Amino acid sequence: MSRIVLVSNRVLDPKQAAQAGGVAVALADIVRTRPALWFGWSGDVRDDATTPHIEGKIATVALTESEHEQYYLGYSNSVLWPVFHNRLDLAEFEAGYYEQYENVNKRLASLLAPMLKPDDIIWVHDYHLIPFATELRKLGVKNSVGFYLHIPFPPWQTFMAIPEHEKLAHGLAAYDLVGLQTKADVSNLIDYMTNGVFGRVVPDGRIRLFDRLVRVASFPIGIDVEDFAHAKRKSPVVQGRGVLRMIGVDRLDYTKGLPQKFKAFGTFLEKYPRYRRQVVLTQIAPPTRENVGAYTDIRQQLESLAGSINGRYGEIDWVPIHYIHRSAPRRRLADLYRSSRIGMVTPLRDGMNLVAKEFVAAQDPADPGVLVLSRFAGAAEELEEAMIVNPYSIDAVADVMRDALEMGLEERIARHRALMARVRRSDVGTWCRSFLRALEGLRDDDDPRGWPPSELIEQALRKLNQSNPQRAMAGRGIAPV
Ligand code: ADQ
Repeated sequence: MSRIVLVSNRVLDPKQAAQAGGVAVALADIVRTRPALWFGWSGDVRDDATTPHIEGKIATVALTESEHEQYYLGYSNSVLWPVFHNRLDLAEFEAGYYEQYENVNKRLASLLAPMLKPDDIIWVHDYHLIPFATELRKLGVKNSVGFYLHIPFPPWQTFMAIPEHEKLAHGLAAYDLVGLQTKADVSNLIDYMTNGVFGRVVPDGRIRLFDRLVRVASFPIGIDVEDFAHAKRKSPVVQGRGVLRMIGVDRLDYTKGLPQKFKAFGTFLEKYPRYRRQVVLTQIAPPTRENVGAYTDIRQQLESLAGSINGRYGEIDWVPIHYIHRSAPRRRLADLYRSSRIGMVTPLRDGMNLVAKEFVAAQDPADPGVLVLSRFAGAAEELEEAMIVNPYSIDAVADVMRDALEMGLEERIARHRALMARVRRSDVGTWCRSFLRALEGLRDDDDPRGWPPSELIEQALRKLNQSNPQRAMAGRGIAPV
């Protein structure tokens, strides 16, 4: 069995990873169960540590002050994160962060390269590391290298607003496989590759870009269902007297639609006064990236919204919004999900959103809560039986809150059963296995390392497209793996 080399921006101690949840659990699981190496940033920022610290299957590196500032807070989180989430207005293009972004990728690649064995499979994670494969290739690494993007890929014209978009495209082309969360992301990336940088789809579904061949496909991420399916049995009634809970669990990020959610709850209380004293909204929102400029306002904005809604509608014995600005242990999260009647997952844009899946998995199948889900979360592509909303439409979300509260037991059970089947079908194990199988498969099927532009394929494609122009378009739907 080949060794899997995982590369991600943050590497966590496997015990911490179990607590952090989400992707960290999945990666820690690969490390535990397979021959593996997990390589990346330790989370430390100091100028004296330039060599990797290796402990068993974990190899970590510290970042220097300026790397942290420009590569992590700067290019990754003040340029790529906002653009990929359709927030061009928040992107700091002029700050000159790109050089350091490339330098860190180069430095990390040069530290990893000597640790690699010829048959290692390399799996790189997320937007911090787009140029990583290019840097490995420059050092002569010929292994299969796959990339998985956890956040959405934006519409192609939006991506082209990044001054360095072509360099990023070169970075993506250096991978053998690029995995995305949803079919919509695949379509955006293929649109960009073909319209923005003149890539061509070849008959086997791969894209020929800058004389390399890259496969692009969707691998929707999932959760460890068993982690949540055994939440303590609890009634969805809180605070005695039949008060029902709506629950929100999101990092305090401008992409998560938190002010809109609070406003919708205020509108709901205004429009449907009979629900006052009957419902609370519990929002858990731990701080995140507090040193990035775009994040400074949101905390204040939320505190003031919660304060004004609580001031306006609250009573001595009923506080409408419980806003908790810190992290909760995972066990506690599962219990909270289960004791809530509504899961409010309403990001303005999200790669997948694991909270939506965790909420479904934690429900009591005999008396399940209702998932309200933004159409702009990747999860909406799969979780069709949720109540799908437009988070920008405050009025519509307020109405859906009422509909969800009024939904009868039979409908709640039917929707939950269908959702649970979907959450189980594409759990975190399936995600991992299907990505790795696709990446490993590439090594058996063909030799992706030489990447000669094949005249034969080109000719065949030209003929095919001349005889049937529709096919040229159809080919772009491509690449289910
Ligand atoms: P995130 O933006 O962090 O992830 P999400 O998918 O919801 O968003 O994952 C967050 C994880 O952290 C969940 O497992 C959740 O339980 C946990 N979490 C959130 N708030 C918490 C709290 N207060 N206390 C404890 N735990 C909390 C990025 C992308 C997503 C994509 C994931 C995985 O932005 O779109 O789904 O990666 O690919």
